Amino acid sequence: MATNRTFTMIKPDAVQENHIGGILHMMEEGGFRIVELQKLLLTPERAGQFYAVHAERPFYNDLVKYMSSGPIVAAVLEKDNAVADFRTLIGATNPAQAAEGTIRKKYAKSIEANAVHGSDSDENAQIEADFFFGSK
Ligand code: RTP
Ligand code: MG
Repeated sequence: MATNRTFTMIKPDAVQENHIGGILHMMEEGGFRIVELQKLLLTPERAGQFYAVHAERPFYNDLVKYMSSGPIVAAVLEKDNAVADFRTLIGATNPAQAAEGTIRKKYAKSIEANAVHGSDSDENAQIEADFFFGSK
């Protein structure tokens, strides 16, 4: 996977509330091309593996429970400067601090149920894309 890609998930709250289309639209309008896309349900075990980096954080158990509480949409997105530009498009983790025009400002409900995930580095984008879609 080239470094002009990032990985995203539309989280269970946003899927449950029928925001898949609205969120994918904001991604495409933001200049991102969808190169992989899958709706699926994470088991608690798989969610725990995905967020293993946060295993020591106080919110880890709640996060694993939340991310396996309903279907998600996993996607790989392509754009120049994808990782940084996508973090800008989704906005701050806590929607109370998310900028106007961001996906989390529009769709996130709380610091946990914050509508979308975005990779935080090129290295993690590759690892996370491989976790769902295998090596490309
Ligand atoms: P993400 O990985 O989902 O793109 O979010 P992020 O980088 O902005 O935030 P991160 O620190 O990586 O946290 C991962 C996810 O854990 C949940 N969280 N809950 N209750 C809390 O204080 C808390 N803090 C974080 C959120 O779902 C966050 O996106
Ligand atoms: Mg993160």
